[in-house]
Amino acid sequence: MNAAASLSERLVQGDRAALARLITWAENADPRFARELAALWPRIGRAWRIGITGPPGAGKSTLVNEAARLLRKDSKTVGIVAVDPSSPFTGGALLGDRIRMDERTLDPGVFIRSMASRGSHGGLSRASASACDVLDAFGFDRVLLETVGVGQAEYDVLDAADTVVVVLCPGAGDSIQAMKAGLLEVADVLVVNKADQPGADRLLNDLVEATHVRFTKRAWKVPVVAASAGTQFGVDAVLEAVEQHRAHLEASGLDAARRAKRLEQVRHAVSEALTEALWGPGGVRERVASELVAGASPHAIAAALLSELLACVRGPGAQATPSNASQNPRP
Ligand SMILES: Nc1nc2c(ncn2[C@@H]2O[C@H](COP(=O)(O)OP(=O)(O)OP(=O)(O)O)[C@@H](O)[C@H]2O)c(=O)[nH]1
Ligand SMILES: [Mg+2]
Repeated sequence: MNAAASLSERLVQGDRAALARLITWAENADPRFARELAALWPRIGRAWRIGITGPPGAGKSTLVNEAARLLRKDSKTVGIVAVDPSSPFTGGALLGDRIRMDERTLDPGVFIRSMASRGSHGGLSRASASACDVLDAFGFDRVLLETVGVGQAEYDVLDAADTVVVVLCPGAGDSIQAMKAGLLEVADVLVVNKADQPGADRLLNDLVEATHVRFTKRAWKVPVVAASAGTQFGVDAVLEAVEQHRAHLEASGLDAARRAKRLEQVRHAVSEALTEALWGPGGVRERVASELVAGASPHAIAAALLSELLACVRGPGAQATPSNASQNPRP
């Protein structure tokens, strides 16, 4: 392999070391990553990206492992990104994931990467989405992205997936919890894992009912699939449901659906960077503080600040009309 070649050039040649290195660059927010990703961009979009999310311990890694085995039997190559939650619930999941998925790692048709969250939500979302892009560009047929679905930050990660599989299991953290966390809203496929355990039937029925009640207007009817990844039961049906969702999206406009997700990615990235630039060092914090000292109202300060910002986007003279910044001005 040509040592002088760029990482993206080496990746295109099938160099797995380059693949691993590029994901590390994404993880470390290395400034060189953007250029490499831009070079790879024309190659991105061929893989089917499957996001697997759900509460801690629901069996996501076990399902991913079994899904990867079945996909390999079907001669599909598989790239896997597992986001380690570093959660207080499960601790040490990184090592656990590695061990459980280990039998896959000797197969050149599989690439597994664990990423640690280290508490940086937005950064991790972007890095794991970028890892999916890199695996896609490398040429994997399927990219599986495992994340723990517990909060808003994970939704960014889901913007990177074509099909979102939400894995639940009976017992603690079951359907009510899932509804609270908004997990049902993001699901394209719902899985009741640990179907071998008591309470699985009830959870399944609850979810079928919940999806009927909530999603009457949606074109895609979210299937609820029973599985027991631990005993290799039902994972074929999960993959079948994913394929049906894929067929549905392809028939109803995949490009538009993917563009909508990319738009959300841009929106999240810009919001985050803007918040940081405004309120971090060199931002407006001190100016706002001194205006408050001078007696200005928070509403007036916010309205003035927004007008200034929006003038850059819409041109001078644009009015700031946020719902709560310009209303009820106080003296
Ligand atoms: N009874 C039963 N146990 C299962 C099944 N699938 C997974 N498990 C067990 O559930 C535990 C958690 O499985 P994981 O696959 O690590 O779950 P996870 O959702 O990836 O967990 P985190 O990544 O830590 O959030 C392990 O002890 C598995 O062996 C199943 O179908 N039935
Ligand atoms: Mg896991």
